Amino acid sequence: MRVAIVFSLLAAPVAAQVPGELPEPVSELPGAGRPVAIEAHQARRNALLDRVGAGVIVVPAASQRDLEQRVIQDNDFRQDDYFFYLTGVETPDAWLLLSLSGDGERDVILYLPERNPGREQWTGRKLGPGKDAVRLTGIDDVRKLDTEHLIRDIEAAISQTSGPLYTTDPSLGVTAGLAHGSMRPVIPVLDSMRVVKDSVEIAALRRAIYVTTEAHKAAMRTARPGMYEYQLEATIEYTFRNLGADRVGFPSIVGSGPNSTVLHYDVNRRQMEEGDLVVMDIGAEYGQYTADVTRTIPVGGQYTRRQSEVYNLVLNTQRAVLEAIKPGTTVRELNRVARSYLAQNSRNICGAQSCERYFIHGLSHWLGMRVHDVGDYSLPLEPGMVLTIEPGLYIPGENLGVRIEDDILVTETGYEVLSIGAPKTIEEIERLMQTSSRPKTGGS
Ligand SMILES: [Mn+2]
Repeated sequence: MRVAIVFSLLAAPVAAQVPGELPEPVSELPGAGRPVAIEAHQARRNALLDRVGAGVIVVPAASQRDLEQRVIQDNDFRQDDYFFYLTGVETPDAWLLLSLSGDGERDVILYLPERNPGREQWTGRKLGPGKDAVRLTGIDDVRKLDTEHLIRDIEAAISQTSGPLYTTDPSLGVTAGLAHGSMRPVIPVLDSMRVVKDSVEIAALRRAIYVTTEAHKAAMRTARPGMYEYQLEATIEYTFRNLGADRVGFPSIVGSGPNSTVLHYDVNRRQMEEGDLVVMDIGAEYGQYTADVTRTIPVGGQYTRRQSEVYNLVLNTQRAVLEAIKPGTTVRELNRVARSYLAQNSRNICGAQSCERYFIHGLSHWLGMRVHDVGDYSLPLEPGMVLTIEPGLYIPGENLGVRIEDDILVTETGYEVLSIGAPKTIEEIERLMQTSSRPKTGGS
């Protein structure tokens, strides 16, 4: 049972290609998670204050959930994304108070619940108020959480800055007993910041994506007719945890044969047969950031002619879209490129009409702390944005679904495919599947 995730992020940004060995950044605090990237979080807090101007911002952490009563099959504490974005701290039930006065004075206060040794015997060591917390979070003012004091501090900050009260928690008034008329949402501002990733976020994404591409390779080496989808899922999620991922970013989709045409199939119970394609849409989460990478492989190790022609049409559609990625373009424009490519290049693959009618979902979404990350889709692309590019064709009458999804970082000059490590062409996938130690197809 995993209960004591206290506090995290990664240390130094990792290199462009993460090596096969992924040592955990070491935290000085026993029982704690990963060290906080102090400067990056300071920069985010300052940028947020710059954006909203004079006023007070209050951001609560997530609460420990009641495992016995409510979420008995899911024991994982996961920090609130906004709180984590601004602090890197994984402590439950903490609060962050930021304020900026008219004369430019900034205050940052972190409230942490006092440690409770009796409880820690059950749920592990937590980061409590004190000198360690100051040093490890880079926040000079760390106070013991006490609801009355917190409310008093918020009221004092409001009168000091004479600015509005911004919060990520619409129920703050009720939670904290605040009688403040001018509460304003700060989530739209935070979302517009989160859509452009800084170097620490990109490092976390690279690591999550690296682990995910390794899981795809492991699945390609293992897949064979007779296996159940859940066994492939097990190989994938074993690889996630074995390489240090915290959890899945979303339920793993392993859909074979008829299930390959079901977009969010995650039951994963079917026995796979020779001749099936299997769509694997998976993402490891690391340091609160998730990958989202899809590959579609032939269970028996070789695509049929028919599967190959559909597969290559999807692959070439993705290539056409990638070529169009550069700062200034939009997701809407990329969708147009995908659809017009399909309209012009389907030949007779889908009969008299174009294959475009089998492309039944959007091409792209932002990627970050959420698999479908926050952010406005009308924004022009700029360096630091991370998005998926995932064309797919689903032909239920033939039990034939193909989706190819990569995670893309927008750069100054164009783009970088962060998920380059997962084999993608028919040749690459068949080579890996056929040279691996998997038993011969049809033998089981
Ligand atoms: Mn996706």
